[in-house]
Amino acid sequence: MALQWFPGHMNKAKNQVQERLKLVDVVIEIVDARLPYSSRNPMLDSIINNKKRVVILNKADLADEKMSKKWQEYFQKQDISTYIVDSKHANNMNSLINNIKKEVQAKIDKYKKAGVKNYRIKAMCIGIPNVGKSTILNRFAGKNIAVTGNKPGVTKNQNWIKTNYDIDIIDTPGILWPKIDDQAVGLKLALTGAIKDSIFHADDVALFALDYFKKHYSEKLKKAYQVSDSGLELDNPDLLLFLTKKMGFKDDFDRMSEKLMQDIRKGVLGKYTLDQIEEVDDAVN
Ligand SMILES: Nc1nc2c(ncn2[C@@H]2O[C@H](COP(=O)(O)OP(=O)(O)OP(=O)(O)O)[C@@H](O)[C@H]2O)c(=O)[nH]1
Ligand SMILES: [Mg+2]
Repeated sequence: MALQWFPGHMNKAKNQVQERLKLVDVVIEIVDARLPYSSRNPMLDSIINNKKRVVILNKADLADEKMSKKWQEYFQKQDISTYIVDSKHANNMNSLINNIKKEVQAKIDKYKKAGVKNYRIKAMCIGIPNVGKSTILNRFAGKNIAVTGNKPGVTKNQNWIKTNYDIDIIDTPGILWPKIDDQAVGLKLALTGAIKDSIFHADDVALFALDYFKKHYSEKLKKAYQVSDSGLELDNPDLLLFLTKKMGFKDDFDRMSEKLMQDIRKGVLGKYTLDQIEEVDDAVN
């Protein structure tokens, strides 16, 4: 299964990214705010070396606000400038783009001193599929140049996007990196729509989601489907069957699994974050 998540065209995209990276001044790493760890590319550090980098926790409107702040602090402690962004609803990205420009100020100053006028910064937007790279770039450009869509794999090629801020940014196809031998990471990516629905079973994702929400967001689960405290004590497969019946889907737990997944993606259960800092620290230690 892990291999299916890193198909040939992704390998090609990765090589293209590596090649193009040489040309850029700063990397804008877009991460899903609901998955600040699992949607990051573990290979990026070695690929970008000392290149300047900022992290954007995008889709902040869907994520648990307290958790987004905690994750922001976590990255800032590692000296990575990190911004919490809702690019779907934001209408002004001026301060964000000015902050990104500040990352390369020293370089611009150097060019100015050397007599280069109007140096245009070159940046690259990078991240796994469906995290909102193209949406952010359209915001930066002030118009819809890049194609966006609510499914992974919308952007197929690298495209330069010009902005009105002396900065040009490459949009790249989403790339999944082969760290997904961790089953939980795969399920989280599936739940947020970063990997194609055709390569996993909805019931696996639903059981994972029930488990996670029971542990971390039990009130949201109870409220969304009117589940009582005793209902929450059912084990995960029984709870899934209970919800299936409750929704009038008879024994069709696949249908309930699909509904649960879509509801969670749309935010019907409310805001949530699927990565806990403690888990990551445990994994590192
Ligand atoms: N709720 C919410 N949705 C967002 C946000 N940013 C982007 N989206 C939505 O997420 C979906 C994916 O956005 P894209 O910009 O196409 O994502 P991408 O990273 O370019 O995806 P690929 O090109 O497939 O790698 C679209 O339906 C966007 O409307 C956000 O901040 N909040
Ligand atoms: Mg795109």
